[in-house]
Amino acid sequence: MIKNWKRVGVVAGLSFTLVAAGCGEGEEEVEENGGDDAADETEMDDEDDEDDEDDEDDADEEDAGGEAGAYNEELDYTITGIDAGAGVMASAEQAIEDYDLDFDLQASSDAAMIGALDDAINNEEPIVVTAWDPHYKFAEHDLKYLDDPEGSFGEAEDIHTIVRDGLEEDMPEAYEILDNFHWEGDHMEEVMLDIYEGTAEEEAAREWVDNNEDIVEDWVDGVDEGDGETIELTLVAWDSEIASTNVIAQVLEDHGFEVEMSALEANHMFTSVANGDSDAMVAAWLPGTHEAYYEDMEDDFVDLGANLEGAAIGLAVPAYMDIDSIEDLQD
Ligand code: PBE
Repeated sequence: MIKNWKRVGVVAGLSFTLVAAGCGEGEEEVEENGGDDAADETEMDDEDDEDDEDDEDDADEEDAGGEAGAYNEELDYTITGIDAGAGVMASAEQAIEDYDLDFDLQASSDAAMIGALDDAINNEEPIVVTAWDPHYKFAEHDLKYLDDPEGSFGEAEDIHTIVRDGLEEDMPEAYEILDNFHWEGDHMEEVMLDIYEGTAEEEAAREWVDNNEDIVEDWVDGVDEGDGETIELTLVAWDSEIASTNVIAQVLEDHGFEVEMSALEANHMFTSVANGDSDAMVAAWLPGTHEAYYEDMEDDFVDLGANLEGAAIGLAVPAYMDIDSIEDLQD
């Protein structure tokens, strides 16, 4: 059905490699992720003996509490990040500056960050990750955002649907469905969790659409069928956007369109809608996360408004870590 997804997946994989390689050379504070951060942390954990290990685990629950920087050595002064172009990465760099932290932000990918988080949690080791919600990781793991009194990560925000100039004239039915698309964080998390648990992306989206006919009906009610035209959706391969894009793709396919999806880096996702290479995206986090991309190109595309309200970004840690604020990462 959505035939280009697999091919595009390979392209996305390649582009992440390029991002990582590019970072090693060019970017200031973003480091290439070797994917072995969890291993490093295990070593650090073994070395760090200033906390007594009288508890059932080595999570330093009692000892670290209140002491600024108590986890920093064990964390190897590293925040585990995702792809360098993500807005949450720019905000994390901002936080390092705002709180004067001696931390490096390690760039990788959403999938690699989740792998490191899973490993750390399995071993009850400390870890700090760039986080956002909606995301199943808050349901799956006992995680908490660190307080952000400086506001480096902004306020709660919305996820917008953005389409290319001219789509309304060229494909009015698809435009209308995209304009009507609106759901809740819990819905997105259901699809994300299903994918995390092993269901194929397209299938997880299909199931959600089939199980939520009443919601989907609001998006397509009174809209004429398309006549088999191809609509090109673009996204970044973040878990949240894989879920949303696959769901709207299923709905568009049900309504007489062929859908192609291209996973790109964040800046290219915006550019491709702005220059008309792609028809639409449902992945613009505003006003904060994608502010830089949006402001740069807002005259060159059409913002259809929020498809989801109340999203957020920040730094998160496992609940067993006894810190509550980004300030607790100061030395
Ligand atoms: N995210 C998910 C993206 C937006 C969607 C929070 C990782 C970002 O930071 O750009």
